[in-house]
Amino acid sequence: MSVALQSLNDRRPAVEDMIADGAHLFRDRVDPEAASALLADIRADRHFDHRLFLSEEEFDADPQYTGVNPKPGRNLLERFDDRLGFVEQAPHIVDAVTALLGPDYTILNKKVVCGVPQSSVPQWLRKRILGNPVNNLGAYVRPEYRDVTYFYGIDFHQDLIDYRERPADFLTLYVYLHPVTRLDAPLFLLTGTHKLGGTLFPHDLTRTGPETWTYRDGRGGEMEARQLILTGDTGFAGMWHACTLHGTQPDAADHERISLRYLLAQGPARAGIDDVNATLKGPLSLTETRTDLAADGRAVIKRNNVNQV
Ligand SMILES: O=C(O)CCC(=O)C(=O)O
Ligand SMILES: [Fe+2]
Repeated sequence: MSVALQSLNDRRPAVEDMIADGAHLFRDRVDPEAASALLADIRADRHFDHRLFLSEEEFDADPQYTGVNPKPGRNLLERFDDRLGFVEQAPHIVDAVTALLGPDYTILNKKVVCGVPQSSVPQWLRKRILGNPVNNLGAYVRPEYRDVTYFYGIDFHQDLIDYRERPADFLTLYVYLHPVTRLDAPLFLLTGTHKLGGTLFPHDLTRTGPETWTYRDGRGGEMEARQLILTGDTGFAGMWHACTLHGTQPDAADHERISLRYLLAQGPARAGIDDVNATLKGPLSLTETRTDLAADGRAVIKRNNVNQV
């Protein structure tokens, strides 16, 4: 384990971690048996391979780039809602989230995220998406399978990207349902990058070493950021601030990576997140979050930082 991961994994309270690093990684996992049982049922539901995808002809007949993510009424996790207590009621998770977001925090969003391995992405599609910063494959997935989000890597971004005009009053909680090695599209986190507040995607990042980046906010501010790769075992859980940069490379293993992704939002009461946000040097919300898409949602910027590593 790297020194960085160790320091994030100690018993430092979640609020202090969030102020210092923009992330809090749980030392204790959530119940691995419950995670494995859920994973088995998710895997049994469909073939996570080329059969997920439309053919090139089907896609080109009517390209749909938006509305292709899980939504109420089309979300695989809805079917397993009574099985999620191992995450949502785990005392150490509830305690840390309560410290940050207050006792009346809400679940803004929850879904299954799948990192699709190269061998499962049809050749025609791989050619089209090469170099895109955000490879959310929802547009190319058969409509009945759009109850899960499928990624073939996503460049460094803030989860604020999906929430124009909303303050960073929410956190992302990620849970691995099986061991995630360097080859299984682990999350790459740039620690401390929340400190510059909300910034426009694609982000201004220059790699300065094997694990370091210079990050500029486009307003004259800059910082050095340490990169942390979140490999972890079944039940590994981590949280990050809505302004913390993170991303994934395409899954390099021969099987998919399946995780749970929660967005958790602050309740009405003052909470630890207010103390975190008081330390930020940049805006807490953005009127525009990204410049990489055309009006119809098609990618028009083709470059990528995280894949340089
Ligand atoms: O799981 C991934 O590959 C990326 C997930 C991510 O950053 C997100 O869903 O916001
Ligand atoms: Fe994200």
